[in-house]
Amino acid sequence: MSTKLTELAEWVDSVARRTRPAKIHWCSGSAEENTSLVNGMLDTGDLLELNRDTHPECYLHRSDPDDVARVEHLTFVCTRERDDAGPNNNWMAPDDAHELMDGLFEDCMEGRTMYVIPYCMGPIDSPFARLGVEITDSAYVVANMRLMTRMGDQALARIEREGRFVRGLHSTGELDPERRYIMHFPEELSIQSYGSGYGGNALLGKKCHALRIASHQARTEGWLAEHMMIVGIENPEGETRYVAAAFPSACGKTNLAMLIPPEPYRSAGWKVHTVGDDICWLQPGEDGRLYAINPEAGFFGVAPGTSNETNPNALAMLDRKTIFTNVAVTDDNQPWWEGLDDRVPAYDWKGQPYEPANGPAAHPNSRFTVSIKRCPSYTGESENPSGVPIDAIIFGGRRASLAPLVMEAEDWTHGTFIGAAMASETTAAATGKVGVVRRDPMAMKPFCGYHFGDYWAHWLDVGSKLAHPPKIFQVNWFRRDADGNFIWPGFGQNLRVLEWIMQRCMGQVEARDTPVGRLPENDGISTRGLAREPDLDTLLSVDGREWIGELDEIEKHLENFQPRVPDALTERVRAIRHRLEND
Ligand code: OXD
Ligand code: MN
Repeated sequence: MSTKLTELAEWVDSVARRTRPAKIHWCSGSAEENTSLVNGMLDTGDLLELNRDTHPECYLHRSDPDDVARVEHLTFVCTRERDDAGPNNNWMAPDDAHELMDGLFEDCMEGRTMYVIPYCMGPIDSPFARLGVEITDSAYVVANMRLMTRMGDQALARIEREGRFVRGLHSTGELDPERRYIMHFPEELSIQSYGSGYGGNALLGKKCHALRIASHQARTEGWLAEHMMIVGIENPEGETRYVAAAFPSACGKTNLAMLIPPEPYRSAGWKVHTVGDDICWLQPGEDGRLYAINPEAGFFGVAPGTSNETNPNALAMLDRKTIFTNVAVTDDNQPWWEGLDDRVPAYDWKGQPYEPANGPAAHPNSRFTVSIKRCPSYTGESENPSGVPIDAIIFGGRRASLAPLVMEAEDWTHGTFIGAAMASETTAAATGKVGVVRRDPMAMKPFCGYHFGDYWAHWLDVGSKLAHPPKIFQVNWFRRDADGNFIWPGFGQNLRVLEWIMQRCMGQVEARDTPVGRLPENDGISTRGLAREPDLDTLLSVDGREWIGELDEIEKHLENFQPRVPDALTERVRAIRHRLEND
């Protein structure tokens, strides 16, 4: 197979001339193709079959131990002008980056198969979807892209019709961390990734295309590409409202996307519909509302911590047709990770007999790749070519103090400010040092393909064109009491906060104005059916002195992005400070 699109055929030819593969395979996306790839990987040991009875069609991939995560220090945005990449990105001049990458790709596929993967990000018939072709020498990448994107013949047909596609070139190379680069050329709509087989570096449709390149495309075309999950909340009256939410890692984005309503909500008829767990493309609709699609077709989720308590929906989808990467296994060859249950694993993620002294059995960033359709709370709305209308955008973070459980922005500009100032405390697991506040604007720090100042200006611009913009909220599930205990029960109980958000969107409840935003009245968050009354006075309090300190920090943070920070944001800091000082 090949293509009738000359531009694509010529690009594939030129890559083959440089990389010199033994074979070229155009991916159709068929089940037969997948079976043959999987069988090939079982032969080479790239995949190991898991317990066929408990986990049919589930496989384990053990990566190189030095290749287990995204590599932000080796990830570059190569714009013509350095300033356009912004202080939020590593930058290299496009000519220098091309020279470096051309050298690495030279003959790198000798003796290997080169796979050509046409893919579509978003429902195949959606005007909001965007197309790409990834060339890779990794069968593991092909199998993952098949779960994560709409990949194969249908995508190729659309690429041939439309002619425009993002070019992604990937080789695992020698997996040498010294010869590893993830390069983005937003102005050329292209990506080049060398030396890593890890998801975020190698599945180019995900972070590289759907966030870094797409954020640039979105800016030039008038929409937003965001690091957000999308979920529909249905109340007992049968009305569904859709919410998009951005959280930095380790704040429970996937859990929130698949939340199971707790009692008494479940019996009352509340339902949660999962549209996506990681990426959201937002397009202004003709009716002045904002519409969201999930560009992905699957989940590439973190396994550790996923359990029947934290995320029963996730667990239910992981016992079939799942690729696991770097998890541990039990003695009867079932996948296992820390937090799953109290069984003791037999082998760790490196394949060594499990020895607690060697550290966690599953790598802390071990992953599952699975089709979204396997999720019990999956909704067919994920395939809606027009997207789902968004009523609320939520920005969240992990803050032991300061940030209230929930707060509503006064307007779109205030909401953009809240997103730009977003911060989260690091966890012990991640850094060894608890409570360090890191700014992660809109949870996009590693993913925005251009200067944050321009990105915030673009947010304001999109908002100014919406006759009916979504309301914007900030949430914080992680407030602690004087003894260090979480005050809010979290997980499924977060639906209580979503209920308030939904009621605000429907104009059903009042909020009280504070200098920093609108908060629920103390009886605004329902506690019916909770075993223990949480201290809502603390959860919904605003400490003026602490907030003035926060504003000092936010001003310093914004200063890093001058002179491109929109005046509307710096003016909003001044206005909030004035209100706090005069409160
Ligand atoms: C992810 C991430 O893998 O944000 O989704 O790192
Ligand atoms: Mn993510």
